[in-house]
Amino acid sequence: MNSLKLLFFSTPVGVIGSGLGGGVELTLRNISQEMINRGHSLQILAPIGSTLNGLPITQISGNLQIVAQSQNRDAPIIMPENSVLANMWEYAYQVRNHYDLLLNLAYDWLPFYLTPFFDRPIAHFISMGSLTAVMDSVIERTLDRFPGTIGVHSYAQANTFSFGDRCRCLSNGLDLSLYQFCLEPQNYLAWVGRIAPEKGLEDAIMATQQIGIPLKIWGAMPDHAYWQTICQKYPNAAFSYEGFLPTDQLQAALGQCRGLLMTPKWVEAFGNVAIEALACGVPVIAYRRGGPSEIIQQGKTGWLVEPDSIEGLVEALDRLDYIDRRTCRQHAEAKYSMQAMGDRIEAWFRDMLALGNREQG
Ligand code: HBI
Repeated sequence: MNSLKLLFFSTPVGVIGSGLGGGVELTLRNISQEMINRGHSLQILAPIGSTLNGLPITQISGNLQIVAQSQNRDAPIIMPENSVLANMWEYAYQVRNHYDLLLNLAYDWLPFYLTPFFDRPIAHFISMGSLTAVMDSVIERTLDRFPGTIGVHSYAQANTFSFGDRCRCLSNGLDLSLYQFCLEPQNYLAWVGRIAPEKGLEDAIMATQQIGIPLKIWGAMPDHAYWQTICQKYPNAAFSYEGFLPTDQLQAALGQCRGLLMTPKWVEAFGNVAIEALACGVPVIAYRRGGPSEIIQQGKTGWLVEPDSIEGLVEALDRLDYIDRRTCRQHAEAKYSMQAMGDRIEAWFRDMLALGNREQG
């Protein structure tokens, strides 16, 4: 594929490196690095203060967007004064002729609304399922006019939208060289994620308490009061908070675990943690809900369990040792490497450019 000049837009909810951007930071870093590895040239627009492993960032000033998942379904669009998102797109309009294709990673209204006004192909990689009516309609409007330009991480995520069948499923990818395979684990289990109600940590605590294996917990703790209620609710359970670690430390600790529990209460768009665990050889036990249910191969790389069933988690934990940890690593290498993800992204861009990606019909 001849080399492309690419302009990527980061999420406007946080400085890259703060963790506020959640999975988008990982996705942005991995896609950007892989496109550069393949000889394309790239610029990333991100809020001032963003850093990303030395990748080329143009820092844009302005005020952050509020997070979409805090909105209810009929919430109107909110734009702060001096919006960093608006500033990103004003800058992009000035430089658009230097680029062959633009990739938006923000889950916000403005990028979709502006797409018809740009005489440049714009790809949108959305990071969550359906959250608000106004976002659903602006995404659908974009799809109607520019078919093939909406990417998602999983079919489960796509199916939260009425137009899900018209989205392009790209899954995700990791730099697997950052993850060490561990064959002989210690006798404890892992739970990794933002410690918040929609992530279902309590189910994991109840299940591991029943089976008598200690649970180690890693992730951001945005709400200490919520953590306190959990500690008070399960005074006799063996669990410990191990902090919010950078990838190299997290993977070293995660690899030591017999298994990872994923107990989401919402439709997780993908579940990067699942492929991080597989990369370390760690089997995953997950509710059959959202992205993880498309990652785990039943009985080969982990177990999928009836959503919200503690008993189901306990039964799966009993069968954890049937899983060959080498199969977990092999599966990560086959489907979730930078190479595999890069192939999917390049094919998407190629198809968009072949379509000329202008007004259809
Ligand atoms: N909210 N408004 C808004 N915009 C985003 O780009 C955004 C968000 N909430 C969460 C988020 N991005 C990402 O952290 C997750 O999709 C991973």
